[in-house]
Amino acid sequence: MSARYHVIGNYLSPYVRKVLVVLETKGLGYTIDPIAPFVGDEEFTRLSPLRRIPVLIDGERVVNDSSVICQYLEERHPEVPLYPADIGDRAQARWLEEYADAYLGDVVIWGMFFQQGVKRFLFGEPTDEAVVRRAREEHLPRALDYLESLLPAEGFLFGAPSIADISIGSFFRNATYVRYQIDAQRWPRAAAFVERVFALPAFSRLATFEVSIMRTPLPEQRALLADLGAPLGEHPLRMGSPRRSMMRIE
Ligand SMILES: N[C@@H](CCC(=O)N[C@@H](CS)C(=O)NCC(=O)O)C(=O)O
Repeated sequence: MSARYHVIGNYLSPYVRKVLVVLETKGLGYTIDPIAPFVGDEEFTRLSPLRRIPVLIDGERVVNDSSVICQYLEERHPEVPLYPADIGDRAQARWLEEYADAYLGDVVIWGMFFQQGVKRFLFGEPTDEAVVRRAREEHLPRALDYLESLLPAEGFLFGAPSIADISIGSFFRNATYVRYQIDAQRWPRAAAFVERVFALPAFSRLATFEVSIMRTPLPEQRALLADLGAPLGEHPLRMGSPRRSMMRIE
């Protein structure tokens, strides 16, 4: 597989995972610079004006935002379609992608994964337990009630796996990393659905890298990933000192 594409982004980001799953499912060659966005240097700011991952580099072209990137890859490589053919279904798939990126992103990433991991390990700040509790006990159940009402009992949302399945599954993967298990009694469809998504070949391949770096300090992650055969690019961005997200203005 020759590497046309280069991805800047860490394996533990659900937004990066979306892009990697799309690349892998379409059989496209890529290299990766698995940086954490909070420690990106000035070159990272130049490539990603909001200092967010993922970034896709395609020759001279820089593409930001996971949804824009996935759409870009779909339009360039429509052979293995990851968006439904029907226009109405396609709109619904994009809505579910947006629902996952926006709401599950806020709840699972900022309310749980950041609070329970990144905040302590990278910024040395305590977890806000009230935020975590609200995320786990109010917001995630609300999201699961909604998803349970529309997820299929078998298979995927629109027949073959699509961007909607990938997006929803990607955020629930991060939820498992902060020990959140969907209650299969209360949300049987959602619980079974995410397991089906996790079993997709691209999801399982990437999980090896994700699990390996989970408890590894940032400066050691690259060597570990190299040992595991991750497709690392040759010129990694330099790490700066941790900076808070420029998107959280509170
Ligand atoms: N809408 C963006 C969101 C990307 C995003 O929030 N990525 C997180 C990593 S999980 C990030 O880079 N956060 C760093 C920050 O907000 O400073 C996308 O879909 O790519």
